[in-house]
Amino acid sequence: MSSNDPLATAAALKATFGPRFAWGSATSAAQIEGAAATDGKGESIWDRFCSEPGRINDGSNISVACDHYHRFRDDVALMRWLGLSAYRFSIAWPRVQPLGRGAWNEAGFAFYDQLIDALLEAGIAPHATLYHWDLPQALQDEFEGWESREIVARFADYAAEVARRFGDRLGSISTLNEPWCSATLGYELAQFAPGKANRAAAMQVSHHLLLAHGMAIQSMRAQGRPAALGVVLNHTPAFPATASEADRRAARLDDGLNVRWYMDPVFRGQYPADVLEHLGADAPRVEPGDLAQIAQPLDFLGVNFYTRSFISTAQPAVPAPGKQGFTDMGWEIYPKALTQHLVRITREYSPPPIYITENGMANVDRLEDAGRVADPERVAYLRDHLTALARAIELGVDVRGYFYWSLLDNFEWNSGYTKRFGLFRVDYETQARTAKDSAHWYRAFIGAAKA
Ligand code: IFM
Repeated sequence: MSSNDPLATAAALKATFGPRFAWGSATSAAQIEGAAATDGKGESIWDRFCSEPGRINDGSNISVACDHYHRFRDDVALMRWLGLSAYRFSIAWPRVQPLGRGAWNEAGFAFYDQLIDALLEAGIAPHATLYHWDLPQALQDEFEGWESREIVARFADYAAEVARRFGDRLGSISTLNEPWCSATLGYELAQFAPGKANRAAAMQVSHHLLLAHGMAIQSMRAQGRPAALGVVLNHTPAFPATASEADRRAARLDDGLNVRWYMDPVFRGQYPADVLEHLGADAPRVEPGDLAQIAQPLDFLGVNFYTRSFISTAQPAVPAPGKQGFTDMGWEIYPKALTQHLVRITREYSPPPIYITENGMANVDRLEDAGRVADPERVAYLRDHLTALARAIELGVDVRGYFYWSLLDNFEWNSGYTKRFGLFRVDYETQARTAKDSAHWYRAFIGAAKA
């Protein structure tokens, strides 16, 4: 598919996606809401992390971000203009329970209540994520956060309360967003909050996250609400750079740590043996019965796909070919991996229906003149990934929806505001939103795909 015409792309793919396919976009609370201490919100580990010198590349913080907390109605109007049928957002745990246990913050719940109503009024199905990385700082102070098993019960309580209050109006509730990032980037590589560098701690954290997921699915299911329940995993399929034994083994291990470490316990009730062997003394402590708690039946699997890993053991490493280019994050653009990976996980795990809960690119967009933002690279990325997704469906993968990351330019974690993923450009001085060319493209595509 090479035409840049959204109508031609939609005409070619429409029958594959079908009339009930969910066309969406995604955001997360810490990245867009701002209002960091408004209406009783508690401090999160990302509020704290931003205040520590040297953590965020541009020295910025999330106290205002996109000011979505005050502008959510305008942002819902942008979604309506796009023609979205679904929107994925996250609930900030410290906004609704400032200390991560004990009292609920009614003003915090009121915000999400109004957001959900505004979405429903606009004909957009709301899809919530419970944990997109903004742990209440109080739980970090009290228990070392996810390092402690204590947190599992706290999370299950929080999940049950959200399901009880909102589970009749939400299309879905995801427990975790990308637990690999929380564990590895937060506790092993010190790039994300809370900024630790200890592999054994990171692996213990990954186990507690998975256990919290399983317990939360059970506590939410007990509320008997109709929202579909699932989890969102980030998958970066690993490709060996050459056919050498060393590259193939390294790629298999990379896949083990990123994909199988999370898929195997969730869908098979076990950790992968080769990864356990590789971890040795850094493997997590797992109590009897934990894996059965983790492997709960799910209504859907969320897959976040951006790129592939190109694994080379040579010195210097063989670079990724990048025939279709690299994004502003330095991530290789390789849509074919989306098709291959979805086919593979379907074959190996027989998962429940899949949603692509994130896919998108950071780009250096060009502000041409007032009202126009040229981002042909993003248009091509979107077109090529939708084409790759359609191919996976044709090959038998059950995919029910696609959420572009992200609706708005926003706070890109330790990159601060330097990376722009949005369909809408955000001027952080004025908070003005401008539809990029990609937003116009997606709007026309959705319109034609839904017609
Ligand atoms: O911005 C993040 C998001 O919070 C989680 N998935 C990847 C995105 C881009 O890095």
